[in-house]
Amino acid sequence: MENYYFNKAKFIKSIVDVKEAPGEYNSSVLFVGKSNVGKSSLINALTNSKKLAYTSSKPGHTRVLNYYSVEDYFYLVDCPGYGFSTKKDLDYEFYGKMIEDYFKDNKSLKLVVFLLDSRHEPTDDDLDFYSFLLSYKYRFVICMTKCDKLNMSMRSKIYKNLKSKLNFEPEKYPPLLVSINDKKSILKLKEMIEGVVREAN
Ligand SMILES: Nc1nc2c(ncn2[C@@H]2O[C@H](COP(=O)(O)OP(=O)(O)OP(=O)(O)O)[C@@H](O)[C@H]2O)c(=O)[nH]1
Ligand SMILES: [Mg+2]
Repeated sequence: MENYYFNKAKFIKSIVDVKEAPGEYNSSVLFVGKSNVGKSSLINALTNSKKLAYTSSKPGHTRVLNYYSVEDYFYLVDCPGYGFSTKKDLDYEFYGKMIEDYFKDNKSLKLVVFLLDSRHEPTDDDLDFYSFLLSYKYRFVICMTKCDKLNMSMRSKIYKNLKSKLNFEPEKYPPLLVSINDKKSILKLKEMIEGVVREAN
């Protein structure tokens, strides 16, 4: 099963306007979350590649929407991170409008993978994005990233933080705890994405 699905992945294009989105396949899965949370790394882990999506230890690296095709079947979309610029209006100019347009009546968008750093309480920016996400009806899954860096006490706070900061119900909708170094967790996310995409097609 491992290495079976998601192997044939390639970069298609970068866009800033959703009107330029490729339309060959009718399903897209969007990766979104604050800057440096691990979106591009997760796309690489899912597709078993080291450098399909460009990653960086410096936040604010991805500035456009990058489309990758998987198995000639659907798209993974890497999104710029929010919360990097200290000037909110600059942030909005760069990404806010682009993301809002992307979410408006997007027929291709089948799943939003919402990434949160497992080591920290969700930030105000995470909360803003979560409220924005809830105002739409897209299916989404919360992925807690960098779980290899957790100790027991941090791990035990994940659900509590999701409840207190986002008012999210983790018992009802269990988040995925992922690490790019933990193949099992990557496989779980693959299976989830695969299920949603198959259902949609
Ligand atoms: N330990 C650990 N580090 C990770 C993991 N995922 C990502 N990282 C590291 O986190 C940093 C940021 O990763 P990116 O994938 O570039 O983050 P991003 O969300 O795409 O960032 P932007 O493009 O700036 O929004 C890199 O140094 C990665 O190596 C993980 O599961 N575990
Ligand atoms: Mg990135």
